Amino acid sequence: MATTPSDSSPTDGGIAGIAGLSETPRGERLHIALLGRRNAGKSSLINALAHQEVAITSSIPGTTTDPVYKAMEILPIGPVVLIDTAGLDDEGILGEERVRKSLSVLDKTDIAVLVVDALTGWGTWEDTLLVRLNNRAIPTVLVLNKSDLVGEPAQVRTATPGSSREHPPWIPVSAYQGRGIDLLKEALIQLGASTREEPSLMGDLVSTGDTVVLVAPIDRSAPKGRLILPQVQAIRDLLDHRAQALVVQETELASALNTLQTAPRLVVTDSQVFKIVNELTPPHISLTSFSILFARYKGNLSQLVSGAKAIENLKPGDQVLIAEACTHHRTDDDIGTVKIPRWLEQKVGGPLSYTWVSGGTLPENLDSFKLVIHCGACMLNRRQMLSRLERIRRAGVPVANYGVTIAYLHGILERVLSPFPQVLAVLQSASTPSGSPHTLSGKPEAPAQTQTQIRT
Ligand SMILES: Nc1nc2c(ncn2[C@@H]2O[C@H](COP(=O)(O)OP(=O)(O)OP(=O)(O)O)[C@@H](O)[C@H]2O)c(=O)[nH]1
Ligand code: SF4
Ligand SMILES: [Mg+2]
Repeated sequence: MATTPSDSSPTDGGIAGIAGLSETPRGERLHIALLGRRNAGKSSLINALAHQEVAITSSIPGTTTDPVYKAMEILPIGPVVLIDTAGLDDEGILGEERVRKSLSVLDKTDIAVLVVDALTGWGTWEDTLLVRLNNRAIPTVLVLNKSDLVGEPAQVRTATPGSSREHPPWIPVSAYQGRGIDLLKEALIQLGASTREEPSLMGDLVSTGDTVVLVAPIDRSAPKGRLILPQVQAIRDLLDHRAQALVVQETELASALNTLQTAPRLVVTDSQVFKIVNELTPPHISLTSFSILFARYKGNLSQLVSGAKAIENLKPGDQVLIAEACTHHRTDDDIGTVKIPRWLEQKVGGPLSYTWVSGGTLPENLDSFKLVIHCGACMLNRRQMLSRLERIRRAGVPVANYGVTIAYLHGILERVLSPFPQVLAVLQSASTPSGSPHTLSGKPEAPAQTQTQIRT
């Protein structure tokens, strides 16, 4: 088969090297959404948390119409994305559309701040929203805003007529006076720490003192003067776990392996040079790729591997959805529209019918596809990718991602899964299920763009 793919282009294996390396990538930031009724003070609270006028506020209900994303550093929480939303009690055709957009934010929300207006109190809106958040296992902080307008928070109506129960404990704040904001931050820090207990890139694969060899080819596609994001993240992850990172080009791999007195715990390579790295790495040393590490980190690797196996059942004419999570510049040899379709059709032996979507939403008719191939989701946080995978699983459709699909189509999946025996077993099992359920642990969004085409 043709050359093996690279981990270094934005969509190939889906781990972009495009973000400024001095900034925490969006997908790594804690996503905090402020939700509540119109005029509750959500935008004012964002400004109070940020100590800046980042959101427009006004006494006119419905000021915020679309979700607004603001990446910032909130000390001591760290890098976050604050998401301002439209009021969930909005009405009319436009209002319903705004509510729908606000609720779609839940797919990527790590922590929710449910903002209650002290003047209106706790009601059925809040009841319904809290149940929704609980059902999605989204840790939630309840905030009673405008507490400067009521004497004692305890005097606030705890249940408006029709509300089913008392409200849970809330934090009284005044965005207006800046009161209670530190308490709110403390609650966010605590919840942030617990939601961050998600898999690290290699934390479970290495022990203190282990050496991991990272193979990073420096070819014409490598950006000048710097490493790409996945390489930087891998080095940082190893340092976090007190392991040693030995970074080499493929041309230096053999001498690096010879120099080491004990075998490295793992070799991680860019898929582009997999063939040569596979030959140079003795079978007793575990070998994987950056794409696979990130597929595991962002999603449910077993589900994705199971989805890749479903390629075996594809027949010419079958419908395949290629889902990219953001719009990006396409090159002539684009991975999602050119390379993967070409490799798939070589494998299947005829043309397939493709639908491409890009942006924040997946199409409604997921069950009409034989296979979904998702991008590497570098711009998504883990929660958002898992939400998307879960939707596809519920539709009963197999799903793979770029990295896993490419590895499968190039015959390297088995070796790159060697560090993950349980996932390898999925690949080696006879059946091709559409994936197992999983637990959710964890710039303005472009609207979905859909394009269907039968390749001839
Ligand atoms: N007294 C007082 N007024 C507040 C406080 N927080 C917000 N307000 C006022 O409440 C009104 C609504 O505030 P916003 O922050 O725009 O509320 P919102 O929830 O973003 O409103 P929508 O975008 O319309 O859903 C504005 O007039 C604010 O000045 C507060 O803590 N105390
Ligand atoms: S989110 Fe997906 S489409 Fe966007 S750059 Fe990353 S891998 Fe490519
Ligand atoms: Mg607002």
